[in-house]
Amino acid sequence: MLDHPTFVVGDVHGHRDELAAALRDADLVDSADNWTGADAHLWFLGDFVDRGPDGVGAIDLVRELQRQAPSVGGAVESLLGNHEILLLGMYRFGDTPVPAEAAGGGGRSFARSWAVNGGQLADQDALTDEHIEWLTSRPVMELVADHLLVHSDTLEYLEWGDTIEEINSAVRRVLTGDDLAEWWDVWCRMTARFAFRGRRRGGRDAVATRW
Ligand SMILES: [Mn+2]
Repeated sequence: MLDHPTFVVGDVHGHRDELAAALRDADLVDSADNWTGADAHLWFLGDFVDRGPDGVGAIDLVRELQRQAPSVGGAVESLLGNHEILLLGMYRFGDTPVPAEAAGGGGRSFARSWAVNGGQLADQDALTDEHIEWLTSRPVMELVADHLLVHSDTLEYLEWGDTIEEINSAVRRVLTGDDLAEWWDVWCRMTARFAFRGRRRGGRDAVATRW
């Protein structure tokens, strides 16, 4: 049994104000968006950005709550989603072509994938070194109260290691480096999905997509 309530929030995708409203409904923040969750633990599964208008605003809200919560025994933590890889990859590499061998063909770039997956120029403009440092030090997987938290329903995480610690440090190593092919591989692996969906009638039971 947990001795504190745990909340887990998925893909916010730029909807900063809707996130704040949902946290208010759960009594985790007040009308000024300050932490009122006492000793609750609040986890995010990544994908703060893209599609909606204010992804970096959502990140700023989460970082502020992360700063406030520990003083009353609470905690706010986050995983990385595939759209954070896209945000950072676009920022770092722009339209630099991904080596054809790594991309499974020519014509791929973070700029192109970012654009077709709802990338927002306002988020690129708002991104600071502090955001980049915070994002690149987030894990991609954590065990919380016997639940394995991941962003993507894929087994591709296992390509990075056999333990949560190995997997997180392998991804962090890539994200603190400048190897475009390795970055592209992180984006592809985290964009694979449906590994846990189960077999649908007439469907495939797992899909790994190269973007
Ligand atoms: Mn996602």
